[in-house]
Amino acid sequence: MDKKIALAKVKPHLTNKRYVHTIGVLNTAVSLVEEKEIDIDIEAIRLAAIFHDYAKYRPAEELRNILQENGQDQFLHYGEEVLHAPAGAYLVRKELGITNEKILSAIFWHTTGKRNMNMYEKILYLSDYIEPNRSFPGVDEVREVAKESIDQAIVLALRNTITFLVNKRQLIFPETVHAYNDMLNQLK
Ligand code: DGI
Ligand code: FE
Ligand code: FE
Ligand code: FE
Repeated sequence: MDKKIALAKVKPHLTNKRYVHTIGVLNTAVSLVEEKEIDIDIEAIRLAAIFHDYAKYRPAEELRNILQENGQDQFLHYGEEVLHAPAGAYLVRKELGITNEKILSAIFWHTTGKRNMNMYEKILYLSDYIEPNRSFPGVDEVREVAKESIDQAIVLALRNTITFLVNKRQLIFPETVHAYNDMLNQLK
């Protein structure tokens, strides 16, 4: 699917601010791939970035039903924020006909991360975190580290996210902790 067509397809599903964020993720993902000369299907990364927040504004009830019907109950008890990623992967397949598993799994895991992330999952996870419109505490440090190492930057993003959730007394999706441990072990 052409980039222009993809952007036109996603736009009606997003707020203006979320559309601007999506363009930021797209540009960041492409820059990371180009600057680091990563051998990857750039078309797949583009589409993953463009559609990653496709389900962000669906009612939580709809997202929960989708996950339940697809045997993804493990996402149901960690707050509403984590639902749009796995349910989004389902919806872009069903409603937009995207079947490339690299695209779908990058979307599926973009909020929580996972163990053993492939390069598509890593690039989308990190780009979503550091794109220029983000202003979380600590994001500048993650941007700096990303210039040197994608893996080190992801560790930092996961650490910030876990710390943020702990401080807000929110539940932590277990796979987020597994992602953190796994990345740390691999960097040893
Ligand atoms: O959709 P975006 O805002 O672009 O970004 P995202 O999909 O990374 O979602 C970020 C939100 O998800 C943020 O509020 C923190 C939350 N989140 C990430 N990991 C977890 C989580 N929330 C819970 N409860 N548990 C997690 O493990
Ligand atoms: Fe998201
Ligand atoms: Fe994220
Ligand atoms: Fe996002």
